Amino acid sequence: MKIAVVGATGLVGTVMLKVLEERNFPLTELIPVASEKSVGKEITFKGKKYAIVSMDTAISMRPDIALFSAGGNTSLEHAPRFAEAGTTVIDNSSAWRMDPSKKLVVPEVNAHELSIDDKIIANPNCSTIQMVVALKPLHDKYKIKRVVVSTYQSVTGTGVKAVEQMMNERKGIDGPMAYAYPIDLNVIPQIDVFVENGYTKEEMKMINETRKIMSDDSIRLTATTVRIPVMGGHSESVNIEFENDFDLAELRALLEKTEGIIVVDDIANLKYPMPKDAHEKDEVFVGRIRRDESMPNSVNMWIVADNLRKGAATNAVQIAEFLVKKGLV
Ligand code: 2RA
Repeated sequence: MKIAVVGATGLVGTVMLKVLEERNFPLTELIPVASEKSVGKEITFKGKKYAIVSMDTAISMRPDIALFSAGGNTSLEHAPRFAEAGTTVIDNSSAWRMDPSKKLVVPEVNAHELSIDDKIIANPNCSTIQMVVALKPLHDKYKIKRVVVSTYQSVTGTGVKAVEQMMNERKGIDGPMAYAYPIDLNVIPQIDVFVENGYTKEEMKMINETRKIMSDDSIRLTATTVRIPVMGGHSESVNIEFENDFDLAELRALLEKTEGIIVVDDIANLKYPMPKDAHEKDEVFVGRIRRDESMPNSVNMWIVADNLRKGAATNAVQIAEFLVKKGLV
């Protein structure tokens, strides 16, 4: 497999390379791609040096798969060019996610929808991915009526500039601002820009992408997305109301046996998921599982995952692994 990583020097691109290396992806040739100013620089992969190439060079090399994490505009412009050259693109931007002709995939939930004709595949938003991994088995068993989610999102979701802003503030140094306000020692109840209904784009992504991935527009969902001064992962407080009642132990057991989930839920020993423990892990961590005593058929839980891993790079690499395994590339 010839694999291109587009945006190889960015936060997510760097993690994509790490994940490909760690998971021993069956790769015969790596093509790192970045903006013109990085062309010619080198990256190291499995102890070997690779020169960064331009978009045009990468297309002419006809990779089997291109993992894209270079922003929506780059993706809109260049993903179709790769696809025309026969490359299957797995794109981490929001550019194609809600395009009805493109699949939006979380392998544990809907990889079975993929076919050899899918040449541009969208990787969902980080906060959506970790939530749907936990929602899917519960929806299959108890049928979800409504979800209320509040997020506590890591600054790494914004990018390098935000990490630098937080670190500068921590050291008392002035520097460029990624956010409208200080983030260290603060909480910002805004992720991405506001849209007409008073929600943010991040909140609308959680609503719309969840329904698309789960192939069920009847799921009602409302979200409040919040940035906190944390690295390592996104956390989510999730309240779920089902059509049908459940046995709490059975619900927990269902999550425990779901691929990609690790249940950390032992309050007697103060064990619950935290971003510092999810950091650099590929799984979704679920804990604080308890009945919502104010409402029939309802449960509360706390879901944490490394947003650069399962929320971005790992999910994209897992899609690539699925394509290879099923002979779809
Ligand atoms: C965030 N949704 O955390 C993002 C990144 N994809 O801002």
